[in-house]
Amino acid sequence: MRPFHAIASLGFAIAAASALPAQQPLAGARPNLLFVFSDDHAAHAISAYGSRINQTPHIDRIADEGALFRANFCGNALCGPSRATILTGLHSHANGFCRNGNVFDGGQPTFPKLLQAAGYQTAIVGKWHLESTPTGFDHWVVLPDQGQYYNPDFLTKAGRVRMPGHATDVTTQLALDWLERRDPAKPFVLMCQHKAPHRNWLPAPADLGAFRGRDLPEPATLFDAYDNRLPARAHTEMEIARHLTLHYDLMVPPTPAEAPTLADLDRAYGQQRARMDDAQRAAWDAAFAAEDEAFRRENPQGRERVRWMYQRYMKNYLRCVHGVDRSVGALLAWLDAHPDVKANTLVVYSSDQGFFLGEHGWYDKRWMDDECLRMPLVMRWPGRIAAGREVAQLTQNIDFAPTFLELAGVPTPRGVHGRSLVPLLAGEPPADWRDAIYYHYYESQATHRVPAMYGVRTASHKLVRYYEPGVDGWELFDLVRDPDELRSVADDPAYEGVRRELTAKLVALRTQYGDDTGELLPARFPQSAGVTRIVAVDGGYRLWANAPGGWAVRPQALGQRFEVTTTLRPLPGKPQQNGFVVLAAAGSADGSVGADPARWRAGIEFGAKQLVVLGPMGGKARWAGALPWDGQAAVALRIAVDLARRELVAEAAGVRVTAPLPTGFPGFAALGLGASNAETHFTEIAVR
Ligand code: SGN
Ligand code: CA
Repeated sequence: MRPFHAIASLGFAIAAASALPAQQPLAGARPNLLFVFSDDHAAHAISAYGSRINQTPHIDRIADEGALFRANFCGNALCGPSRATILTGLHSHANGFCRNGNVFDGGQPTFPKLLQAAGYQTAIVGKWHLESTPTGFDHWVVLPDQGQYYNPDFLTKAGRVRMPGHATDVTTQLALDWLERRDPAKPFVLMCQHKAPHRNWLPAPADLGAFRGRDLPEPATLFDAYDNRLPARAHTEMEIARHLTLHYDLMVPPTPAEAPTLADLDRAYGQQRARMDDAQRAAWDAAFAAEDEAFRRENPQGRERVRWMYQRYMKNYLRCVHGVDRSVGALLAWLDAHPDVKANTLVVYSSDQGFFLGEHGWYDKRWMDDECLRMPLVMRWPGRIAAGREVAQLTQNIDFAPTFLELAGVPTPRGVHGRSLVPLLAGEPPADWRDAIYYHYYESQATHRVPAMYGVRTASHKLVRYYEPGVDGWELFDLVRDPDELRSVADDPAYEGVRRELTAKLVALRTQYGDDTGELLPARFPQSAGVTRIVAVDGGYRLWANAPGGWAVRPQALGQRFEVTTTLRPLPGKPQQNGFVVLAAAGSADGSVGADPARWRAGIEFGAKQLVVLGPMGGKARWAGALPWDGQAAVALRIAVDLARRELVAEAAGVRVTAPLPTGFPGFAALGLGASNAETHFTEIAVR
């Protein structure tokens, strides 16, 4: 813990600040930027933030010698989206990267690109996770996708290279090597981005000894029953008890009897081990053998088993954090050895979002709960940022880019959502600083099954709207009385005024940031997945599916023979368009369309100029015909189904594709629109 926390009274803070020599100006000073970033590192696993479970002396040192942001949050608690926001200063809907698996548009302005143009040397090493090739970096060596912990492959300008060692150590070394070889005449941006402590938590051999022989305290809500909140919380698939896997997540070796029967993620246990070399595997086995044996012998059940799993999960997570903290120590030591560089370098430590460390019985993130909404943020710049400064204002990852740009004296592009933190670093918070932050999470019906939501958080309250059909609802939390967010007061009459006030703030923020995503026209399309916006325009719909195979449908009686028609219109400036009429097969369990109905899609891939029919399960059955079409004009699409002939025929621009329906096909019971990672305009579907 930092010594100031217990006595952080305003008077003390002012006294401490006034004892310092006059600070030099920050804006336009063109410091170097050493941006150390990790993945899923919750602030409550950092001792500077008062962690109850671990010590992070090197990260704490940044805070002690500089500033600590008490109320810093992400705008979308997921890896890719947070990174895209940091680069652009824009919330997800505006930078186009709403969920993992989207492809970052590297053509848009980013802070590294703007600093590069202003004479900085720019480099990124480690996790990237934005799919497209990094732009704006003179030097990049990045992990493909999530990357591997042991002996990871890296993508470089010269191709894919496997590097021996643990990802955290290798990434640190890549950063140190670049610091040594950079051009000392130019200021630099170095983004050192760790994979750790991301799932599945595989610490480096050097950190395996930490937390041995003692139990970590459990969070008060390890056994949460999810009462008094959105019912969908109980269906989230991130419970330690039910979803954390013994072999893949906790690396307990399967017994010979278990080995051939491993399911799902657990099958990757062997692949994880196979990546280790003999010495690494031996270190791993030596560290865990006794503990694993005791677990097998005692074979705890029920709550005792959850407690055991919590300990193993948390210790491995914290061992990964230990490695990240060691990395910070190595980078700070390099700066200590290069005092001229140190004096002119802003060191930042942060992580893409927080994480549930057993709270509510969970791991992972995505919800707007503080555990994962909060991002740690500490910054040091000797002589420029007063040591021990605490920033209490509400700040967000949209603010990072404008801050770095202002420090470099580069104007922030118009329309950027964030605001420079420079005045807060200088201890001069503007009177009109924001009183609420905005959040929007999109990756629903994907891994962990967290519904899409948007919301607002002030210093004292949080209002969240879940907008998907079937999950439609609100939560309101009083963060002062209920800091663990265990009881939504959305429908409590005592909070009517608060709810009204926060709703107004939410509407105002959505207007301010121009976010009209999260509107799905549920009255017309009562079921949808992977769709982030449907707008009724020009007698039809503009549909933005930001997932592969996103769809929105309504139940509809469709007979033995029918024909549907619509016209698809390419939208200007949207190169990746496509659009489909979606037909869902009858007979899903409750007569409605389930989460994964047997869907047939017939439509157009604009870029490829193809007429496509996709059977259930997407690519497993696929027919395509090349369209003679300029790719610009609107195209009429006709789909005719004849159940007696077991035939689905799609037709557009004079091209016809016929797809056989399987024997015993039950017919179609729902109809709607779809797209894959694209936004497209459709006219109203006509059925005959
Ligand atoms: C993987 C993880 C998930 C995690 C996502 C997103 N599963 O899919 O648990 O939520 O990444 O994480 S794993 O089995 O592959 O570890 S993110 O930080 O990249 O957004
Ligand atoms: Ca992450």
